[in-house]
Order: sequence, then C-alpha cells, then structure tokens
Amino acid sequence: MRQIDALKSPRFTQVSTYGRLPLCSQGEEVKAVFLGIPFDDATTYRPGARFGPMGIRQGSRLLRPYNQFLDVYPFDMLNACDAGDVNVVPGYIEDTMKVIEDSVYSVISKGIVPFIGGGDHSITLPILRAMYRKYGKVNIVHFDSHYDFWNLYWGKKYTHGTWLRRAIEEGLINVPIQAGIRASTFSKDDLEDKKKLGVKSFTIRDLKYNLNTVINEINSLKGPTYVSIDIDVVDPAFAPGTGTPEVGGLTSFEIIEIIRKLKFDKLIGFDVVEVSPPYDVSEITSMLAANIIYEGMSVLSLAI
Ligand SMILES: [Mn+2]
Repeated sequence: MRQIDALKSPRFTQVSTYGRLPLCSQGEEVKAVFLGIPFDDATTYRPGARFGPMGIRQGSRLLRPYNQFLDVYPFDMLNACDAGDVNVVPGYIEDTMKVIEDSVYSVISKGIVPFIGGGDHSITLPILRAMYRKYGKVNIVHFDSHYDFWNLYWGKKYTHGTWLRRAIEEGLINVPIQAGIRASTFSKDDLEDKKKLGVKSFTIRDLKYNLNTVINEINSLKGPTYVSIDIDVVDPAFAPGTGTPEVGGLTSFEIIEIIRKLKFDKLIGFDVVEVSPPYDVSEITSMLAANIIYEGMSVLSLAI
C-alpha cells in the first residue's frame, strides 16, 4: 500500500531536531538540497531574515512525502537532503557575497539543484554569479512586490533592493522576468528603468487578472532558469514575517498554485528570501516558505 511505503520513507521517518529533510551525508547521490544563507545585513528596513533558514526548517516539519496535486514524491525522487548553512560573515556584505558564490558553486558543480532559504534578497546576486560560472547567462524568474533594480541605497551598490540591476550590469542574465510588483516607488523614472534594463515586469494586477499570460511567458523560457521568490510577493496577511511588507499581495493559495503551474526547460536553482521569523505570527510565513520550496522541488521532480 502506498501509504505504508510513504511511512517507510527515510525522508519521513527520520527523526530530526532540524527540519523535514535529513542532513546530507558524504557519498549520497542527491539531485537537490536545501541550503540556508543566514544573512540580513543588506536589509533596508526590518531585520531578521538571518533567522530565515532555521524558520523555514521549523516550518518544514509538517510536510508529508506525497504531493497529490503534482503526483510526485519530491523529497524521495530527488533524494533531497539539508546541506546546512553557508558560513556568512556578519557585517561584511562583499566578503559574504564571495563565500556565498563559492558555496553555491560547490553545490551546482556536482550537478545538484540548490533550494535556498534566505537571508535578505542581496544573496541572490552572488548566487547568480555562481550560476553564471557554471551555465553562462541564465534566465531569472523573480516574484516580488518590489522591482529590486534600484541603483544605490545611501550611495551603496550592494543592498537587498539593488541586486537585480547589478546582475544585469554584470552580464549574468539572459531573460529577466519579474511578477507581483505593487509597492510604491521612488519616482516615475523607475518605470523607464525597467525598459532600459530590459526587464519583463508584471504587476500584481497582471498576476490577479491575467495569470495565464504571465505563466505562458515564464513557461516559454529556453535554457537554464533560476527562480527567486521574495516572500513579500505574498500579502502580509498571509506572510507577515518579512522585512519590507507591502499590502495588496497574493494569497498563500495563489503563490502555491502559481509554482505548480510552472514548467522549465532547465531549472537550475530556486530561492525563497526575506523570511524574517522575529516578525512572524504563529509560524505562518515560515510554513508558507517551506511549502513553496516543497512545490518547487515537486516541479523539479516532474522534470527528472
Ligand atoms: Mn521585496
């Protein structure tokens, strides 16, 4: 019986004080890992995303082996494990970015797809540098309430609101697609910037009223694609535990359904960032982030 098989799964019976996944051990053939990046020194408002990885692990403990909506056993099909946290350097953004790039590269150089729990959104820039080292230019599918392509904050290049512009400037990106945008902006010029930078940018209205258009755009991407999800694309009613919440967002059901509809030519990595457990209520944000990663692993399972 299926149910008994599932309960025998080492990825369900393994007793852990950590998260749902067992810790990775040497010599195991894995197709995907969870990797934490506990860094939040590049936030501009509420801190706390450095505790995101442990929050997501805590939020993962109720996940069960079988995803009935996609008909997959993601953890077992990917032989997924928890690769622990990147050894970041608190207070030093550029040193940390180098450590992140090398750590992520060491994972992807083995052909493993990392599912990363942030950390603030600045971590995605060094992740993309690592992806470029292995794959050359990659597509990015970016869900967020913010553009994240601003130039400088307080005169500084590296913050959680500037990583996308840096990635484009550095030539790491093939096609940038973003969706869920709704925050008030600094100026009308931001709308011009997205044209200049070549970002295919969809607002929250596009997601709410023309979802299929956005999904078709994403699903027609060719070549290696990286997915980055700022948990603040979800409404603060469903995801209060985050650094820069914006009202009027997706429900938890909507983000989960969107992930389930995605199909990738080649999915190379996936992050959920800006989960800040100190601002969370009853673990709802951490549990949502864990479920988003579960759905992402399920989508990858369908492709193997
Ligand atoms: Mn954001």
